[in-house]
Amino acid sequence: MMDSTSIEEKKDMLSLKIVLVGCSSVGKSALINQYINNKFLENQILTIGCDKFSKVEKIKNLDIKINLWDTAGQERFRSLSPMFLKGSNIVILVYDITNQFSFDELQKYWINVVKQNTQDIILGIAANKSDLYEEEKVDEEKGRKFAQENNGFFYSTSAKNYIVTQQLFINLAENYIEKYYKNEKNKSKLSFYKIKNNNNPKQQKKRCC
Ligand SMILES: Nc1nc2c(ncn2[C@@H]2O[C@H](COP(=O)(O)OP(=O)(O)OP(=O)(O)O)[C@@H](O)[C@H]2O)c(=O)[nH]1
Ligand SMILES: [Mg+2]
Repeated sequence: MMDSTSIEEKKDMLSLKIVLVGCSSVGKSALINQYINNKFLENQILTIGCDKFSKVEKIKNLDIKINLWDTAGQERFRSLSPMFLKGSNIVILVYDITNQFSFDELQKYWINVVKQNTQDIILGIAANKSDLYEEEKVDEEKGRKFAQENNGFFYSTSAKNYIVTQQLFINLAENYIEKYYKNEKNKSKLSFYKIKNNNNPKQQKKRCC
C-alpha cells in the first residue's frame, strides 16, 4: 500500500534549482550543453543575462525536474547574480584550470555573492577544462582546498566528457536529496512542479531575462 507521500510525488514532480556561476568563458554553458544535449561546441556563444534549461532525472528513486540556470559571467552582468541565486538549491562555482584569474575571482568575489544570497544549499566547485591539463595553471589541490574550506564538493570536469558532466549534476542532486529531502523537516525546501499541461518537460530552454 502507498503512503500519502508517494501519491503526492506521483501527481507532482519535485524540482531542484541549480545555478551555475563563475567568470566568462570558464565553460558554464558548455557543461550544461553536454549534460542536456550530449554535445560540445568549440564556439559556444557567450551567455547574455541568463538562460534556463531543464531535464527530468530519476534520482534516489524520485522523479526530479532539474532546472538549470546558466548565468552570464561577463562583468557587465554581475549585478544580476543575486537575483538568479535567489531560491537556489544547488550552486556550482565553475573555474577554468588554464585560467588563474577565473579561480582567484571565485575566492575573491563569487563565493561571497553566493553566501550572501543563498541558504541551505549544496555547493559544487567545478574545475573545468580538465582535458587541457597540459596548460593547467591552477593546481587541483588548491581547488580541492577551496571546496573543503567552503563545505563544497569538488569535481574535476571537462565539458567534452559526457560521463563526467552527468556525474557533476547527478551527484550534486543526490547529495541534496540525501541531505534535505530524506530529512523530514526539510522536505518543504524542494518545490513541487506541476507536470499537468506540460507535454515535454525534458530538455526545454527558455530565456529567463
Ligand atoms: N577544451 C575545453 N574547452 C571548453 C570546455 N568548456 C568550455 N570550453 C570552451 O570555452 C569557451 C567558453 O565556454 P562557455 O561555455 O561559453 O563559457 P561560459 O562560462 O558559459 O561563458 P559566459 O557565458 O560568458 O559566462 C567555448 O569556446 C567552449 O567551447 C572544456 O571543458 N574543455
Ligand atoms: Mg555561458
